[in-house]
Amino acid sequence: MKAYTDKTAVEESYGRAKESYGNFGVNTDAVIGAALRIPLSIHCWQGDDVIGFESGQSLGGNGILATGDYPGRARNGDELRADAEFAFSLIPGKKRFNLHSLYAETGAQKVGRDELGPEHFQKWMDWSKKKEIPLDYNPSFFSHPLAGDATLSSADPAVRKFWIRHAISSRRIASAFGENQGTAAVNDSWVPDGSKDLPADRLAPRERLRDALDEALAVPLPAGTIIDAVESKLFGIGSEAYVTGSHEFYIGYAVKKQISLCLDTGHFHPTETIGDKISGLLLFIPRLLIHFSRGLRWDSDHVTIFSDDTRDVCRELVRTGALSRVDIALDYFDASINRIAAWAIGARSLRKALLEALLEPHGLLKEAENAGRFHERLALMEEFKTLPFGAVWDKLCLDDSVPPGADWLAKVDAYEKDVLSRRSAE
Ligand code: RNT
Ligand code: ZN
Repeated sequence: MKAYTDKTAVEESYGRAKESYGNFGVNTDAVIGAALRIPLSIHCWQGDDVIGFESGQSLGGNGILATGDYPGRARNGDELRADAEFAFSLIPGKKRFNLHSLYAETGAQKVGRDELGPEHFQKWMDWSKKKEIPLDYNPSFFSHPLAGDATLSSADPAVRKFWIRHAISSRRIASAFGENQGTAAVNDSWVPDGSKDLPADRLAPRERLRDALDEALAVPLPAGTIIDAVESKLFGIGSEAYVTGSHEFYIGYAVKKQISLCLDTGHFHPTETIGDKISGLLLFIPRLLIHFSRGLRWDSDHVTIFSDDTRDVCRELVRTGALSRVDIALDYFDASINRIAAWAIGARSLRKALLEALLEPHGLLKEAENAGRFHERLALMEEFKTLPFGAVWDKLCLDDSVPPGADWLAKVDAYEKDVLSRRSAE
């Protein structure tokens, strides 16, 4: 493929784009800076199909299933870090890295999930400091022999207690990340608990889940080191009839505890989008976490793209002035395509959508709205869609020393040839 861009061409197109946006009062230079500063938390689990380092194979479980067998997945911490670093070189802007407890490095020792501590993430923390990539965290309530039936909502006290200990250990680890990096780490809890078929009792598991979360959250941790979040889901494979941690359950819970609520774009009804939920929720809870994913029929975890859904959420974050109260993360896993390209596609598309939203002259839209000139509001929304946004995106990439246009694909090919293909041959 011919290299898509040369620097002079990008600068020339940008010069013209800057003028077009300038006509609407938008300073594109300032917007590029702002778009680059928004941290995106990139999920480690796209790098190895949510397998982690405990057993080397996917156990899966309700609602968490990666399909495909593209060669070259990362098999240990060093490979995953190397792949992530390479992916970072293709993704413009500020980045964080999002770990799961499955990615603990315990050496030859087997350590139960309820016994994990920050020391098992020392390599990650050292790497994070060195690369200046802050970490986020997730307890792993799946792919485990004790996660077969239910976890935090289990009717079996021994099972429930095990997962409560895991929840507490996870909060401690996230808080240690926060100390280490000087910015709070998001600790997001998603539990797969639910029922394949019609439950007779929908209440008791929810009472148990509430009480278990209460116990885990009661452990005090240093202020400013951790942001606790809870994540709902509509259904998963194997939990079609009932999910204990539903959206309503967690809205209520987050409001009561004044913690962060995670909205995963793939966790709602197929035609339900989350843009409109943001302003309503932020009136009553301190923060939101957004998992950008892409629901496709019954799967909630296809690679994020520059879709109307993604763009709509980003526009809403900007128009509402919510960016400072929202943590933005990616969450999908596709094992059927090059995993590094999957990282780059999702993260570039999301940053693109944020840039587009920041470039919107929304002050003009609000003016039209406040004056009751609704034809003008709609007309401007339509006109803004065809402003020369691509030229600003290319310039943003150049400014951050990342390949503009499709030029990054050649680098992925080279990495596949030099690194990934060797792995599969071993
Ligand atoms: C699952 C949730 C959850 C997971 C990750 C691996 O449906 O979206 O966020 O994808 O924790
Ligand atoms: Zn999610």
